[in-house]
Amino acid sequence: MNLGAIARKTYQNLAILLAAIGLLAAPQVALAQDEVAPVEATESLAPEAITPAFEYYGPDMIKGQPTPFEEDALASMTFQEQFTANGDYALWMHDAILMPIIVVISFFVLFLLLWVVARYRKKANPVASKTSHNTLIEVVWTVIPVIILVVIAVPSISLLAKQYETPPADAITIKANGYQWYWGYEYLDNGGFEVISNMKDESASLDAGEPFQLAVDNRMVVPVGVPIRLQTFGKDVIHAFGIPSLWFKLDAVPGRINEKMLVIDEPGIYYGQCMELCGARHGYMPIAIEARPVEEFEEWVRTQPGGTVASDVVAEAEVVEDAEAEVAEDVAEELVEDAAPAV
Ligand SMILES: [Cu+2]
Repeated sequence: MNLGAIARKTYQNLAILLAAIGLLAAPQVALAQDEVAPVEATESLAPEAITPAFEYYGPDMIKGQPTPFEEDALASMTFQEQFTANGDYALWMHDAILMPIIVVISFFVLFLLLWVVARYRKKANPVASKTSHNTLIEVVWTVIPVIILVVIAVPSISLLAKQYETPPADAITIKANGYQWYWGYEYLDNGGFEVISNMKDESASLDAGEPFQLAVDNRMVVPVGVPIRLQTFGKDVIHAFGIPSLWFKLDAVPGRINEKMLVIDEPGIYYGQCMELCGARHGYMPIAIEARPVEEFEEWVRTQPGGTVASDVVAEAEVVEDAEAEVAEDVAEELVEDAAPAV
């Protein structure tokens, strides 16, 4: 065997070895990508890394979250406590109108059935009645259901209208982007920065005193008591942005922006989840809203990279204007001085 042949053989063996390593490693690489999306790790900076000054709420401020069955069976099956005006109204409608009407109708129908079974059984009525009309009863069973439907329709349509109310022109615009499988919050009126929010793992959640599968690394910080123009958008597939305790649910659809007004009553932490089946990790993209008084919200915005507050921008513009005016005055003075000796 000459030298050339040996080199060729070695080269072939090397190529086979490399191909084998490649084949073995490929599934590992795919699995690794499945486990942790690399985007999440790089984009979601820990809050303390970028914002040493801002103190986030602790678990004592958690207000909107589901109740475990073991803790309170009834509360676990009904609505969460509400923290918006629409939520209060909707809950009132459910508790004061819908539930009583449903209960009364159900018991009334049950009573009628039992009464008919007992009173009109064959044994008690050997000769069947031939009654086919009763004008009074026919009017009654038409008019009463109409009245019931009207009683339900009035608050129902009013709630629908409240939910579609257009936000005022000065509302703060925040855009929730749904990604497979995490959320990004874009602060369009505050410099356009985006906060990437991923679910915390079990030990990190429990260490922080927060519920696992609801706790996130970076919360969506929003102002309290002022209208928010909350927009939703799907960056890949359809997601849905849902917070039960804020009576808010809106689809996040690729190619179109949905928009709804949100006004939160009090500061606190409110948990929600993606509410549209969006893929393998749909169940692992929770939402955590941290609602803060406006001044604290603005303070938080200033700690974000590229975060601006409208009032700061106005103040800065005034400073620049003043400075420009001064320069202009100086120039004018100089011109006058320059011109004076010539006269
Ligand atoms: Cu989703």
